Amino acid sequence: MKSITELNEQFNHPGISFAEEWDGFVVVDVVNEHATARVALNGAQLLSWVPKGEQPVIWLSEDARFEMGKSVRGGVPVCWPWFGAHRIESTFPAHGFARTSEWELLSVDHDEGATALLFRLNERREMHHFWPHSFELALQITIGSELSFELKTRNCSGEAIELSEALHTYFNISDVDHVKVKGLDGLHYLDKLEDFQRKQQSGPIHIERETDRIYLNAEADSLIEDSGFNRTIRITSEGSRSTVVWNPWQESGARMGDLGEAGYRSMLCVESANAADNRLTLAPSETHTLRVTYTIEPLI
Ligand code: TA6
Repeated sequence: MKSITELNEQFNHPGISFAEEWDGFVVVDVVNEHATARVALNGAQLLSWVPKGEQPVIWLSEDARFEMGKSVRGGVPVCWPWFGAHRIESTFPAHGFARTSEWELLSVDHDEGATALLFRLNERREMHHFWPHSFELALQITIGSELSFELKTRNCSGEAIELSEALHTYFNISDVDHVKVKGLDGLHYLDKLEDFQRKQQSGPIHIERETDRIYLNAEADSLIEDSGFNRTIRITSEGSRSTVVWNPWQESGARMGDLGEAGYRSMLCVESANAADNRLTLAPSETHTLRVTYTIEPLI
């Protein structure tokens, strides 16, 4: 990994600075006219996004641990090339290896007051133990009054590859009692807490207990309505067929050890994904891009 000095020299721009926050854990801090943000090179994981005049939109656990090679509790972990437990090998890491690998920052661009960071996950031999395919993986994060992600996979192997993925976004909410999620009404979902039983959503989602659901064929916008922060977070995706809604609630949250005693009350994951029935198959040389944009709107 390049040193902080080398990185600051390479990406010499007033709104960009690199720091080593915790023992070798390098972050890039972004400041522009619309927002501030922080992204770790570990996992290309966005850790915070604060639009001007807004409460933080992305949640980060007060008990988060920052170690290279481990995913941080909160932010936007990149789940790739599989979502959840590996379908065959139970010893393989949950949510794949992209979120715990070091990514390379390729470029920084500024356009209309927003800052675009382009990261690449360089293929390494040890990855083939988990996934014996040649690939290209890039993530562009665009930070401004909105926040957007483009996760692009190219199959560089000679065979078709199966892929599941998610941008596992932890949203900062005023309190779990004050939010509801709209836009998933009528969709079928797999309930992970009841052996992935297939169910159907009726009306908005209120979080009143541990919730862990994969909504299938979810292509319309999702909305997190938060009466405590008096705002709506609109989630607009493209190339994402699944939406995962997760809150561990108190007991499972406390068992995680890095979510904080009451962390479950101030976070809610609504993840843009391609998972379960919606996993992808990429032909040789085929590319696929998962896009998502988060927009802050007043609560109507
Ligand atoms: O996206 C929901 C989920 O799959 C839950 O089942 C829970 O495992 C969560 O992800 C967090 O996973 P992690 O490996 O980050 O602890």
